[in-house]
Amino acid sequence: MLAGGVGGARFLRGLCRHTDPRHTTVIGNTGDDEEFFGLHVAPDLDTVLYTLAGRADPVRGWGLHGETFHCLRAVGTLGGPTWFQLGDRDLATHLVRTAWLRAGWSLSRVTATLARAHGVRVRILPMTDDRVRTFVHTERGRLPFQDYLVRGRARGRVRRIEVAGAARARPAPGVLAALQTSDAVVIAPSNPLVSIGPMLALPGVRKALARRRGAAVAVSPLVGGRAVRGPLPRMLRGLGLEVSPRGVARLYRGLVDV
Ligand code: FO1
Repeated sequence: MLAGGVGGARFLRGLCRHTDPRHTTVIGNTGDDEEFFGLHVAPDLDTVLYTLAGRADPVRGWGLHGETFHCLRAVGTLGGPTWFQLGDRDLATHLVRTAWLRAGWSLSRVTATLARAHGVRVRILPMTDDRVRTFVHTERGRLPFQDYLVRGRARGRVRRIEVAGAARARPAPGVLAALQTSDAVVIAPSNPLVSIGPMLALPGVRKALARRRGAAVAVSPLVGGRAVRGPLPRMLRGLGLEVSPRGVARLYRGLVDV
C-alpha cells in the first residue's frame, strides 16, 4: 500500500484487519519531512506508525494519544517558533531518529527499528532514504509543505507542486520489489498531489506500477466532493483539475485497474 498521513494510516488500519500484517507492506511519503530545532520529523511515517500501534491521537489523527506539550510551551516562552506542534513524547521519536541518522543509519533502518519498538508487524518502508522535499508554489511564493499546510493554513491558490530531489533519489530498498511482486497494490485515500505524487515522482515507481500483473486499486480521498482530510479540493481547483474521484483517477491513469 502507498500511503500518506492520516487518511492513509486509518485506511491501512482497517485493511490490516483483513490481511496478515506480516505480509503487508506500506510505503510512506517522506516529501513532508521537515527539520525542526535540528530534529528530523517524518510526519507521514510517524502517523502510520502511531496509528498501527494504536497510539495515535484519535481526534487529530497525527501525534500521540494523551500527548502533552510542555516543551513546546517552554519554547514559546523563550520566543521560539511554536506553529508546528511537537508533543513531549513525540519529540522522543524525533530525537532518536535524528541521532540514528547522524550515526549513519538509513531512514529505512530507523523506521524498521521504531516499528519493532512499537510492536508493529506491518513492514513500513519510507519511499526513499534520500532527501526529497515537497514545495507548494502559490501566489504567496514557494513554500515547504509544512509551511504551506500548517503555518499558512493552506491559503493561496496552488500553482504548482514541486518535489525537489525526486529525480535524483532512489526508491528505498524493497520499494520497487514490493510494487512488482505483491498480490495487490492499494493506493490509499491520501492526497494524490502531495502524498502519493512524491512517490510516483521517484525513478522507477511509475514503471513498476504500470508493468505489474496483479491488481492495483486506488481509493479516492474525495467523498461527495469533499476530502476525507486536508486541503485536496482547494489544491485540485487551483491546478485546474476536476474535484471528483474521476479527477483523482486521471492522476493515476495507466497505473491502477480499479
Ligand atoms: N498538523 C497540523 O495541522 N498542525 C500541527 O501542528 C502538526 C504537528 C505535527 C507534529 C508531528 C506530526 O507527525 C504531524 C503533525 N501534523 C500537524 C500533521 C502533519 O502536518 C500533516 O498532517 C502531514 O504532513 C500531512 O500528511
